[in-house]
Amino acid sequence: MHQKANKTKKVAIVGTGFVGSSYAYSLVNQGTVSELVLIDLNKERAEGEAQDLNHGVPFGSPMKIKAGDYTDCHDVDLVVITAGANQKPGETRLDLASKNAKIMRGIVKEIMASGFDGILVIASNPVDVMTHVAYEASGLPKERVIGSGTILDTARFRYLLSDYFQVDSRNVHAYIVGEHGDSELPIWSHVTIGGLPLNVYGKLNNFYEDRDMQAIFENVRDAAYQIIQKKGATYYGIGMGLARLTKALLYNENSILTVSTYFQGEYDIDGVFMGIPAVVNANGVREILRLNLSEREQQQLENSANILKEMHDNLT
Ligand code: 6V0
Repeated sequence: MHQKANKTKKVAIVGTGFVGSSYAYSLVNQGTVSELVLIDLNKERAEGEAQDLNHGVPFGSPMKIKAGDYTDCHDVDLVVITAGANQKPGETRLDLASKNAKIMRGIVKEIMASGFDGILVIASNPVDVMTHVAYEASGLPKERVIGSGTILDTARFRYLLSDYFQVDSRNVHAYIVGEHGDSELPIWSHVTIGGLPLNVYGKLNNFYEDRDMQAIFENVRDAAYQIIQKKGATYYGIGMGLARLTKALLYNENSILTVSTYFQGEYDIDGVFMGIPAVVNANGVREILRLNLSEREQQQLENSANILKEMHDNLT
């Protein structure tokens, strides 16, 4: 019997450098999409990546990969922007802001001119401010402009906690929220391991030290600096994080991920994009999760919001 093929799942990636190509590689490996379009200022780079990735398809599942241009965005479900200048050793994410904002506005203008009407995902740094810029430049509803936010930081946090307690990271629930950057914060009050609050699990197992927890968070916060110092850039973790987000969006998973989304009064914060656990599905961000934060966490979140607002307001 003839069966109707499933709706195609089409993604375009703008920027096929380290992050864009690692993300593409994750998508190809996981068989998440049926069509992938690679766009880069450096066309040869995009063409080379498409060729190389196509040669992996026989080892994965059938899909089409091609180097394209912005007109290809008109019917894609998702455009993921990973273009931009990279963080240099010693450079903060804040230094990158104005440089990448100009690039972002230009890219978004081209995407929207194609007639694109899907979901826009931003990974370029500083990601919260770049997502805000993309939101303003696109005119899309806030639900459909999503930053990778603190998904990578949250993964780093879960990994380090899982390594410390020797428990599968999938059973460690923990969030890093706020700016993807120096002012981010861990939500210690809601860390659970197999459903047990952190202090309960830690005490039961007799090897939990407050100072170790602080060191874990510092390692999360400084991970990008450490990796950049050692190998020049970070890309595998974020590549897989973007693939995870893509799956949640395209397959309508209603997953809770710490994406960068627009605050409109949630946590008494207004008019800023930053990382917070949110339910994401085929329509984009469905809702921001309302956690009962401790007083200190609330203050730190507000501080992060203020830093991001100031950065956004000072863009040139
Ligand atoms: P890269 O390897 O230099 O790649 C950037 C790519 O963007 C290059 O191929 C450029 O040719 C291309 N590009 C530049 N300008 C344009 C333009 N106007 N139009 C189209 N393409 C363009 O950098 P890398 O891939 O390492 O990093 C890309 C961005 O991701 C940077 O802003 C990083 O800081 C950011 N990251 C974000 C992370 C996150 O958690 N959100 C994590 C790691 C890096």
